[in-house]
Amino acid sequence: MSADTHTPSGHRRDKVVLVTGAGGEMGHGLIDALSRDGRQIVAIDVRELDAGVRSHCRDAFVGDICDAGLLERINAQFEIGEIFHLAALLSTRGEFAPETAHHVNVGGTLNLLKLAAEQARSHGQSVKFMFPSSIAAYGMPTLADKRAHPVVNEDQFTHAHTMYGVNKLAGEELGRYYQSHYRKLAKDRHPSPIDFRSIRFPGIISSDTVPSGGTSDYGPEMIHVVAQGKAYDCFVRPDTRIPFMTMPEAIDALLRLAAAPKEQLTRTVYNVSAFSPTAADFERLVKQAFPGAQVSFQPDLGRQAIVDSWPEECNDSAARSDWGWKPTYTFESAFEKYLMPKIRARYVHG
Ligand code: AKB
Repeated sequence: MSADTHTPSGHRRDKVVLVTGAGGEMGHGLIDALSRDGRQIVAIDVRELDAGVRSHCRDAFVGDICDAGLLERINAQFEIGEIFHLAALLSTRGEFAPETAHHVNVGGTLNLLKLAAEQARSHGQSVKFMFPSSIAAYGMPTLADKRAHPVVNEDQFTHAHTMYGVNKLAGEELGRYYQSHYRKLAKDRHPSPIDFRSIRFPGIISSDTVPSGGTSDYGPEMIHVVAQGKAYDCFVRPDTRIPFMTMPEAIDALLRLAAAPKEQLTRTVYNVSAFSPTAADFERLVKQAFPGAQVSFQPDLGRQAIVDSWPEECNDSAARSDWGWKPTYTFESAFEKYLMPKIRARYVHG
């Protein structure tokens, strides 16, 4: 019996996928997709999972990714082949508590990378580590620069203006380090304990959940608030433009990148792109879908500055050619085919 694949009490450890931030917006859809694929899921979230998500998980832990004791228990109990590390404090919330954001976003990521490296050492195979990064990793110096460079590549303008963006860049670099250089001088080092893969996501719009704590929230908020028959005060200018995609597209991207053969990957961090509407475009489609909707624009200067530091569009040609990324929707078809049917069913009909 190899002690490495067994718990301290001698039982064989169960092979699982670990999902952090499982109760968040992306966790909902991802866990659903992973469970449909027959995967054994172990979830971590700071709050109790709702019953629907919980029912798809083999085990769920209420706790913090900064809690080393919790991660040690999970390490002892399971054989982890893959980690989807979704837990994070987003860009708006992070600016109110930057040190806490750093603690959770970087400290927590480091704890999970260490857990992955320990798992790789114990079961002898590298652990796939999926890390959703963000367009917040970019920092366009001024609005004029943003307009002059409407499409950015992964290696341009990576001087983030928010703690969250700085933390995402740190996570990307830590992943690269653990993948290629971890414990460089150790005699017994594993050559590649982690197979690190990351996507810089745009703002994400879900028909099922309303985001909170982010700065791209104005798009999805406008849709969900107006659908409930309420007026919406948009916190950015009408001409504000950043990239967005729907939640099913984001989950599809994560799963496609996770499934891609390693030898096809030319980068550790990829842009993905779908559509880049202005806030006025959101207003236009929302008013088309809900005639009489009341939307006003009352820019919050701080949050506006954050969104102005994010690019209008990201060049995703590497994702397209390396692992076959392609978006499902245009902005219009996302409204018509994905958002409106579900949102109407949820708020208007019942
Ligand atoms: C945020 O607004 O902080 C996030 C993001 C763009 O990563 N939605």
